[in-house]
Formats: sequence, structure tokens, C-alpha cells
Amino acid sequence: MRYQLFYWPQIQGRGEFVRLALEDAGAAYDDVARAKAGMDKMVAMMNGGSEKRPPFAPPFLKAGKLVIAQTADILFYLGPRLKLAPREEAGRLWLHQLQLTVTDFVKEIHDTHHPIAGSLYYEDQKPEAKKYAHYFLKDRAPKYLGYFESVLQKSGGPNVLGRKFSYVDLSLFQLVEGLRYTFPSAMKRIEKKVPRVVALRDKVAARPRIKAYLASERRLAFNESGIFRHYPELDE
Ligand SMILES: N[C@@H](CCC(=O)N[C@@H](CS)C(=O)NCC(=O)O)C(=O)O
Repeated sequence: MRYQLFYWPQIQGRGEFVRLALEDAGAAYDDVARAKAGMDKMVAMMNGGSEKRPPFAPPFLKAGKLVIAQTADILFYLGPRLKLAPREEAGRLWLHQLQLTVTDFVKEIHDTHHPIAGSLYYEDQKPEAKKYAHYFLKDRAPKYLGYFESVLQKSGGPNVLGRKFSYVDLSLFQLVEGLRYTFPSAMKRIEKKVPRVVALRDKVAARPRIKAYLASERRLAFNESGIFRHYPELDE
């Protein structure tokens, strides 16, 4: 199966959680919107076009005749096929539950620079962003990362499923990478309380296919158009 991934071409964004799974598995895929005329194709699909079940927003994945949107749902589908999830129901549901928690976390990370409206610029909501980011760094980021730390402790580590590696481990890697870029000072403090999460991040970074991917042109740099944005005034 050759997959087609649809995502905005200039940012890692939510597409990166899917990309990491495809890359780690060595799956064959096209990053459609990064190729010529790919954006037009992506926008046409979102606008309904010929799709009977149109996606609301990217990322979405085309797998044969299936079109699947929502990052967690895409990973739920890909997991067993890429050998990044078990086939048994309880394990799959547990991973899906964790991935949906990642989804919630990503939304709160996004809201640190867009607490009022996604349709406004960051510059139009700076005082609110400062206030939101303060509580995010004080309460929410430690709570989410602390939760994943306890999951790793209970699993026996080094992965959320224990010995077996999964797509959620890749997502935790991406969360740490993104948060380090966004809030370098705050993360130095927060990371001290989540050693298992940090150790998992290091293990993922050393996986041969991930290492090769991170060094390749396919891995875009973080920037101030994506979800993980570095605004020094928000870092504490
Ligand atoms: N819950 C969805 C959110 C998808 C989403 O918000 N996609 C962004 C890009 S990262 C987008 O283009 N949204 C357009 C919009 O919300 O109008 C997921 O996790 O995939």
C-alpha cells in the first residue's frame, strides 16, 4: 500500500505525528501538498469535491479508497498496519486513549499563542497569550507530561506499552521536541520532573529510521507558523 498524506506544506504541525509513524515504519507515502499542484488537490478534497465523506481539516490520509482525517484516527488506522500498535482491542483502545490525550495537549499548546481566535494574528492577542501561557506552563504542561510520566512508570518502560514500541511513543517524542523549541527555559525546569518521558524522547531520536528522517530535507524546521512557536516573551 502506498499512502497519501495531506498536510500544509510549510509546517510540521499535526501532520508530523502521522509522518513520524510512516517514517519509522519505512512506509511508502507521498506528502501530497509538498508536490506540484498538491495544494490544489488537498483544498479540493476539503471543499467537498468528489469526496462523499470530506475531511474538515488536514492532516488526512488516503489509503486506497479510504480518506481518514483526525490525527488520532489516522494513527488508530495505521497503528497495526505499520506494526506500531497491537491488534488486540484493549491495547488498541489504550493507545487511542493516550493519542486523544496528546490531541488535547496539542490544542492547549496551540492556544498559548492563539487563546482568543485562530483567525486572528498572534500580535492581536498578545496580552491574552501571555496570561494563557503563564497558566499553561505553571499547571497544564506539568500535568500532561506528569501524566505521561506515570503511564511510563506503570508500564515498566521504556515505552507506554512497556517493551513494545508504538505510535504514541513517537508522538511523545514530538511533544518534547516541540515544547523544547517553544519554551526552552520552562522546559528545562519541567523536564526535571519527567525523566522517563525524556529518556523515551532520547530512545526515539536514536531509532535508525527516525535519525535518518530528522537529518533529511523531509523534516521541516520548527517555525512561527506552526503549532510549536517560539515567542521568547511567553517562555518563563
Ligand atoms: N483535531 C484535529 C485538528 C485538525 C486541525 O486543527 N488542523 C489544522 C492544521 S494543524 C487546520 O488546518 N485547521 C483548519 C481549521 O480548523 O479551520 C486533528 O487532531 O487532526
